[in-house]
Amino acid sequence: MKRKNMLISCAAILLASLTACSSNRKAAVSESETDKQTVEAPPFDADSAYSYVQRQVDFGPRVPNTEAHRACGDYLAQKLEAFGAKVYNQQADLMAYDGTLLKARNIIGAYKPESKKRIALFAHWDCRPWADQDPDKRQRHTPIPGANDGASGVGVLLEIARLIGQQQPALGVDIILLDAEDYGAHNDYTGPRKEEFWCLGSQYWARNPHVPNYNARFGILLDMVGGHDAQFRYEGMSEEYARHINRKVWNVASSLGYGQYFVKEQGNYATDDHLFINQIARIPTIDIIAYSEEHDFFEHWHTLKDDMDAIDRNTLKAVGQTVLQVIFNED
Ligand code: AHN
Ligand code: ZN
Repeated sequence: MKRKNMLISCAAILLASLTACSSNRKAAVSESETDKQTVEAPPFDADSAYSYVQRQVDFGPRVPNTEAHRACGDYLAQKLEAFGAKVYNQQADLMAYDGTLLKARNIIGAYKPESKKRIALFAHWDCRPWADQDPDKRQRHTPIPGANDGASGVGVLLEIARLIGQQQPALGVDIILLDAEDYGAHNDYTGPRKEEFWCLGSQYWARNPHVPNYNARFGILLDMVGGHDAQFRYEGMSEEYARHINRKVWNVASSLGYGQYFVKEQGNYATDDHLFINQIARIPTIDIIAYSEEHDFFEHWHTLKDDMDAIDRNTLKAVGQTVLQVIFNED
């Protein structure tokens, strides 16, 4: 009797482990059909990323030609250096749409600079000089804190840089912090509006890369990646220029359990740095950018409320871990 019971339970355990085994294998196979995911990336520390966002915001609005901008630029270059990157400071005088001459600075941190196989990661680090979407009309010429619009993408990239400094993926990685993205025409401007008013730093970098004949397998731009309950959809320009990268990133996100952030639906079009990187530098580059049907990008976009209260560590984690997993699985 006892023996019989034991036999039965043994058989049950064997059966259970066999079925578990076969279903595991099935999951692994179907994943590898879409994307060969073999390497596990190091854990992205959302508290660390959050602290890098906070540090930037603490300087005050990082508007070109201000002291906060100069000081924050020095801080970013120094962080990349401390994380073991080869750092390039690209200074440029760029003319804004209103004739203002901007003392701009793109900051690049390169890992494995000698490697020909590369991935480029981008975010803009400057702030919009005016809260021209603020509900309070009197505030529409005040510069924004830029916690989500600017600092969030940079904060995620600094945390990625810290981790790459400890453990290198197979490919070389460039962390490219772009300036003067957000100096596009004020809402009150009555003249003709041009896309080229935005993204002055990326236009400059695309025409004058930090190393001659620079190329990368693909690029990922992070913009407004720290909002509460953020959702990211396939951005229109990214679909036109780098559809396969969109699919790769969104598939990795869902495999990591971040499907509620990375929604596999068409989003809107954004006039953003990736546009010029695709068109001028011809590096297939996607934009991971917050999408909202009711608000333009996120609730506090280009308002004074784009401050630390607008930042959610969970969103930083979803984006950072996904990007890390993508870059550690390239060979
Ligand atoms: C527009 O499409 C007008 N702006 C998207 C680019 C941007 C502004 N990203 C942050 N601020
Ligand atoms: Zn902006």
